[in-house]
Amino acid sequence: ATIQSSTHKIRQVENSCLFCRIVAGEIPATVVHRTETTLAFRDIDPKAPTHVLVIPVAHHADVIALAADPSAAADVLATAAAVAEKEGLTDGFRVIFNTGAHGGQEVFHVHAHLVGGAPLGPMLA
Ligand code: DGP
Repeated sequence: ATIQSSTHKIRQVENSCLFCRIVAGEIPATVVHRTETTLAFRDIDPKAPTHVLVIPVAHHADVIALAADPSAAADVLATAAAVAEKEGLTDGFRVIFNTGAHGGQEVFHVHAHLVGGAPLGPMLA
C-alpha cells in the first residue's frame, strides 16, 4: 500500500506492520520527535526513565535492511541524538537495535531503543 506524506511523496506502508500503522496515525503513540523521514515515540513498556523508539518512516524490517539504506540509517541516528538532547540525557544513554531471535526482536519494523535517564548498569547481566 502507499500513502501520501505531507510533502506528497509516495511512501511504502506495510498494512500489517504495527509501527507503519503508528506512522500512519492509525494507532496512537506518544510522539516526542518527528522529521520527514523518522518518527520517535515513547515505548509502551519503558525500561528506563527515558525509553524512546526511533524508527525510519519507510519500512525496513531490521538493522540489516536499514544498513542498506544509508540515508535512512543516518536519519535514525540523527533523530536519536536529537531526542537524547531534548530529553536532557547529558550523563549518557544507550542506543540499541534488537535484531532477530537471539537479539529478542519482537517488532519487525526496525527501531532504535534510546534508553537513559538513570545509570543503566552492565549491559550483559
Ligand atoms: P523489540 O523487542 O526490540 O522488537 O522491542 C519492541 C518494543 O516495542 C518493546 O519495547 C515494546 C514496544 N511496543 C510494542 N508495541 C507497542 C505499541 O503499540 N506502542 C508503543 N509505543 N510501543 C510498543
